Amino acid sequence: NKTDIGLIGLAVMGENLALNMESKGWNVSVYNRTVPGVEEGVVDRFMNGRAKGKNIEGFTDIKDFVDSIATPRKIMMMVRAGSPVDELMEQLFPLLSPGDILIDGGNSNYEDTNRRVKLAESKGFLFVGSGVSGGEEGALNGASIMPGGSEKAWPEVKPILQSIAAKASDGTPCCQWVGPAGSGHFVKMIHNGIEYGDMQLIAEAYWVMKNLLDLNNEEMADVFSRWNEGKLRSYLIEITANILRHKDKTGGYLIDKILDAAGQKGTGKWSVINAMELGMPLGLIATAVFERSLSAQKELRHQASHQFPRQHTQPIYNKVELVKDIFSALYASKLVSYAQGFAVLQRASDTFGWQLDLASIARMWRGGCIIRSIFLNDIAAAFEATDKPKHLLMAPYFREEMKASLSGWKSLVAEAMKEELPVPAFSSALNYFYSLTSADLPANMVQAQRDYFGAHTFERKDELRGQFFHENWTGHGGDTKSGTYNV
Ligand code: NBP
Repeated sequence: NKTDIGLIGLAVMGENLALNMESKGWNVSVYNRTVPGVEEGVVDRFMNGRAKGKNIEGFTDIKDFVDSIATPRKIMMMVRAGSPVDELMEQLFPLLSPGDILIDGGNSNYEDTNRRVKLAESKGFLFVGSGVSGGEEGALNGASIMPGGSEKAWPEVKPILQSIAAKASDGTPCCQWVGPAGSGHFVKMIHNGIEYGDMQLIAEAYWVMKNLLDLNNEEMADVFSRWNEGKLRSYLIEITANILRHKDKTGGYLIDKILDAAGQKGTGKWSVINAMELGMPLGLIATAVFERSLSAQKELRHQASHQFPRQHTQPIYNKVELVKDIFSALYASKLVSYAQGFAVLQRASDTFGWQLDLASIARMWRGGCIIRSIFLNDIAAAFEATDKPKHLLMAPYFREEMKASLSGWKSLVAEAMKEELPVPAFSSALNYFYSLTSADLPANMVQAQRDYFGAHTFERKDELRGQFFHENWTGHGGDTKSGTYNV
């Protein structure tokens, strides 16, 4: 009897996904390379441990593993992103039959997935590059799964992937076909970028409450718990309240003992690099990435803080009013972040011909993943409207939300700036909002400067768009234009 699916890579994600699949009634073959020097192999440990008595077959020989799976085979790889995926594919190709399906569930770079889809298809196989979000818990109990690549594979893998996906509150699985090539991994990358943004925004809200209002951890936890009952209801707000209340073995609040030097694994950075490549603003996520980098320079900040002591005026705030303003700043900045992220997805879709369905993506993120929130329902609704908004912030619902938030948001940013308290993501979002909603910007000066020193040409307000002019600014510059290159 052949199994329904094979899974390669028994680290934290692979083990839990295999158990999740088995619990939904699928028979699963698992394989992990054997690492020399490890007494009990990874496969044996899993088979004798968490997989004991389950409909899971373990293999240490990759050919036996492949042979054990029913055709067309579905083989999911949950290994470290990068060269391990390529190495595995090379090992698998000679063992597969035409029409077999490889699924890469790791955090691969979408350009690698573009390449791998082509490579696999050129050999008669199908390839699915799928983002999987939700960490260990999601892998076991329901993740948000974002598959893209060879579309012919979708009907084959859909029942299995949807069965192990989280279900949104309306019961729909958080797993839908995203689009061709590396689109699934691109969408997962932007998901992770948005996650960076959300975390930075929550951290700033915490910091303002702590520093301007002097709230203690329990009081802040109460505020976050209250927010979790309303429009900001989300996994990250929920865990923030839990974190603030958490005490370690000594009885002290753990949050106060954690070093303020943030790590990062690269998906936030990738989001920003790719947004830049596409010529799209993604300032909020960029700010979140840069703030992690600056936080990691702890020693430098420590020294600088002595050279530039803070000038606090210690104003007395109305606590209720300031907490409302922090809410407005957090909510509006979050809207900006999602608007920027979805605009990047739309641009990628147009550029690469992916035909992404933004409403479907918003719905897929409602459950299982780290950024899950009720507010994604509103985003899906905005993109589903027959009169599609040109920009998320211009959708009627969000337009009103922004208008209602602006007063509290700007007064909070102004207050924090006066008190020399950093709120880089709140203010980045506010500046983006002001620029976005300005019919005129000072880019005429930038264009004039570019043309002055480099003959880069400019368009004129009094001429049709698309005509480029060069001015001989100094009288001795000549009329030769620079070759046009626009990013
Ligand atoms: P890791 O990212 O730590 O990968 C470890 C697995 O890769 C092990 O099974 C390891 O085998 C295998 N592997 C390596 Br390393 N090189 C290999 C090679 N050349 N050939 C075959 N197998 C190889 O595990 P993870 O944290 O479970 O993540 C798996 C994937 O899922 C990654 O792409 C990750 O980015 C992504 N992801 C992780 C999370 C999370 O919360 N951890 C969430 C979402 C997505 P070995 O046992 O022999 O070393």
